Amino acid sequence: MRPNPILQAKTSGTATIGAWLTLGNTYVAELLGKMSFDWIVIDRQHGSIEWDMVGPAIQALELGGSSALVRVDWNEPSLIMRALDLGAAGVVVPMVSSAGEASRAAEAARYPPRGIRSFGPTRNYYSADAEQVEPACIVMVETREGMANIEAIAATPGVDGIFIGPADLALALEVPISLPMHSSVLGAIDQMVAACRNAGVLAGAASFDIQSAEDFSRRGVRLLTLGADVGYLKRGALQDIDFVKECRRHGS
Ligand code: 3PY
Ligand code: MG
Repeated sequence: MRPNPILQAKTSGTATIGAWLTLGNTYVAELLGKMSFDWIVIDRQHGSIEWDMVGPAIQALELGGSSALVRVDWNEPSLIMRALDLGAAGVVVPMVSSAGEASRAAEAARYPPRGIRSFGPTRNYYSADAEQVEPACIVMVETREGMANIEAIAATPGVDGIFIGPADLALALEVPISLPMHSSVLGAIDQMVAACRNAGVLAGAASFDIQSAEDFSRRGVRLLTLGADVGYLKRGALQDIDFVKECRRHGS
């Protein structure tokens, strides 16, 4: 069985950093896959990737040298199973607010007797090296109810890690989505890190820039996402636009 970078990190305790793929284009996926992030998350909850692009995006990320996770649309077993059948190394499941919901996600990611995953010999099964990757199940906590149940969610069998969505959590806590992040969001991250430590699972969170990633890392977050393809595209274009504006000002 091919090692899974997420599950390896769970065992070793080393931090891993990923990025988001939100554009349904295999060239973008291949390019991002080549950038030496530890893994890439294909975003089906947000972004603009349709399901018929998820398989090709996983292939392109792997061609680029990266493992792929899929953030599924919602905590829906059929979507979790589909992502894993297509060869994802794991799933990120949004808006998980109780141990029962966490268990629903984890069971969808495991074959019996550990779960209810149906056998779907799609790409994962027939891939060239015929190896199966043990999938990772990461659940997102981003509601008040999820924070109230954080210990129970972390201790749910089959959950490999918790991933805080700071933006949705800020909305739920009725504080601004801001950088630096609001103290209530940072407090929730500390609480999540402690719960994950107790349960022996990965503590994760989406950072929105290098500074928040450094801050999260200092707080003990070990599974981090940094930027997204669209953000990198925008940042690169803006750099050149500064030059274009400068040229316009000088009439050359
Ligand atoms: C959030 O911040 O709510 C997220 O889901 C990050 O992707
Ligand atoms: Mg969110």
